[in-house]
Amino acid sequence: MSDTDLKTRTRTKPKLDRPKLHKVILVNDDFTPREFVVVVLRIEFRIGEEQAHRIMITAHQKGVCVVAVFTREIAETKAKNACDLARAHGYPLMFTTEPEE
Ligand code: TYC
Repeated sequence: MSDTDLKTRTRTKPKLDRPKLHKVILVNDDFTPREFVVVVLRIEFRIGEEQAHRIMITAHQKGVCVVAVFTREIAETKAKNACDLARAHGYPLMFTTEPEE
């Protein structure tokens, strides 16, 4: 088989085995302390202090901010764990998920 054949096969491979990615979205509220949002982002999403602060501020100012993208199951698990952690501390902090376009 020539190089050209290989390239063609790669390019025309169906997308079936590539799972759709899902966004985890941080939602603003009026009650959760800013510092707590940053802690949740750091713990559950392993995001560094500066980036976590930027994401928190974006959600605070715009209402929502995309935290990261994962396969559906991982996105849903992380969003749920982050919500559960907030609930365990008495805060209404929300993370949602939605498929990428
Ligand atoms: N708006 C909150 C406050 O002023 C902080 C906050 C930021 C809460 C982002 C949620 O997703 C959020 N204490």
